Amino acid sequence: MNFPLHISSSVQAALASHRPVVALESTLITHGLPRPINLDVARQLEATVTDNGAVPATIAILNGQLYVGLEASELEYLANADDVRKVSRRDLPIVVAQKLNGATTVAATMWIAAQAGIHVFATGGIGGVHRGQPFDVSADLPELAQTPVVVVCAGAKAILDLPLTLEWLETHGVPVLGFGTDTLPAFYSRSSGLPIDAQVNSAQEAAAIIHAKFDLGLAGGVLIGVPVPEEYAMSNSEAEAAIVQALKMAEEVNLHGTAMTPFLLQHVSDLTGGESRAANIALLKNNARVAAQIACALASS
Ligand code: PSU
Ligand code: MN
Repeated sequence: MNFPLHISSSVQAALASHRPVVALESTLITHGLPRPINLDVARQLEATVTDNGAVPATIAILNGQLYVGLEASELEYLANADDVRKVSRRDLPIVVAQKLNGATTVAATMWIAAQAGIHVFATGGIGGVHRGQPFDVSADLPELAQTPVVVVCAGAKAILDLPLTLEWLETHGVPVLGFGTDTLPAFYSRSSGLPIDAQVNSAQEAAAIIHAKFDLGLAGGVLIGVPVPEEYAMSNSEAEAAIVQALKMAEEVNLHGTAMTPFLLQHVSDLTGGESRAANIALLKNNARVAAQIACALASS
């Protein structure tokens, strides 16, 4: 890459001494959660990574500059700014050239993380194949197929077509691991019932597979699904009822493209009285914890 990265001093120091670093994305801050809890959650995710022995690197674009690790004031600015574009891979040259503010999706976060030499990343749920719109495939999936970053998540968001999402990942050679589970977690609920490729029961077991993948020279990343903590989990039927309703609302206003995921997350939350949002926040923190443990295991093996 022939473009400067703006790497925070704490992330720079960690990378220079090969200490564990965990990338965090910014779309969930600007488009996935409402103010003011978005800033609160963003800070909690960074604290969780720190508490578990790794250095957090929140990734975003400010004034066309690629940031890896935000200072507290930068994070606060991002969470409250009104002009932040949702940036996936295809948007990167546009926000850079036009010096815009951008919140990075899983795809764009993975790409920037890899440029910085960061290989572990925690998020909520990845994008995938949309239900009833199998041509709407999130750019998160092809990124997983080509960029060497481990994505720790609670599965793909349940608003998606999970079987088709898994098929896509299989076709493109992305290993899907379950952390303490043998099925793909379904974001708001602990299991989709869909089998994954291997269960791992510790960060060390995950690290062994990640090392093997990179040693083999296989391109792309690894997806690690961590079920939402038991006490915040919703039942599949409860989540499903709200998702079906929100999908109907999206259809009524003829919604498509990048606005779809934020719209569905917001309406599912409204329809469940905030229960789905509490689950979303709990799983985000849990994923940050597991990602930090995996980053530590990778750094020491
Ligand atoms: N996880 C969350 N909330 C979110 C997202 C993930 O808990 O808002 C974001 C991620 O940035 C992901 C994006 O990349 O949703 C997927 O959007 P799309 O389906 O338009 O690709
Ligand atoms: Mn999409």
